Amino acid sequence: MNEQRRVRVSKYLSRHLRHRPERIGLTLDEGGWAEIDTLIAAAATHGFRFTREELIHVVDADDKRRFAVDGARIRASQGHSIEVDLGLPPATPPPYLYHGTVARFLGAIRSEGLRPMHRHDVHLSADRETATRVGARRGRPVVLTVDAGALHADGHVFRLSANGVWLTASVPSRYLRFPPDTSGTA
Ligand code: HQG
Repeated sequence: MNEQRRVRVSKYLSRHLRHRPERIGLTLDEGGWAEIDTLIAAAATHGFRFTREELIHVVDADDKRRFAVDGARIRASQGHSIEVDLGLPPATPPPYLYHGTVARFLGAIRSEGLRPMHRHDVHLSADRETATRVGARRGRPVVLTVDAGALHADGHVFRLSANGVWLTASVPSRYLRFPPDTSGTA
């Protein structure tokens, strides 16, 4: 399986396991799981064919471990826009977490804090390197430091996804530290 094909199948899985299962007539259970056979059949019916072996390769080769396979089922480990209950227990975050974004969002983030936008939760990274990569998807990355310890102590719930992404509903601006060179931005 070449890289282009792997990315194509991976994006297809993300789209239908996180955002639009109904587009191919797929129903996820409340935990976000789909039967692998049903998913493959639904995709084929809608013009996109891949084998079970290809799917397993995509899951295993994924750099961010985006998908989890459990027996005959698969789900996305995080990143959903549709309503799912991942069943993740509340967890205590490390004192600081990081969020990668870009300069054009900083004005809004300064005034309203981090919001989940079209996903369920705000996504936070345990290290700056990962946050830098997340921000770089949109342009020159800006990494914000989140005072996660204080936010947690003040009653905000954090959960840790199966692939190491920290999830929380929102981050008010006062828990954010902006890099010094961005104070004049927007
Ligand atoms: C920004 C990818 C304006 C936020 C990544 C971000 C991650 C605001 C964008 C995962 C805002 C939302 C999630 C506010 C936040 N006003 N903009 N108040 N609050 N934003 O894609 O964190 O490849 O939903 O900074 O690697 O970028 O899909 O979130 O730029 O793990 O597996 O609004 O998605 O993983 O964008 O990325 P997203 P994200 P996958």
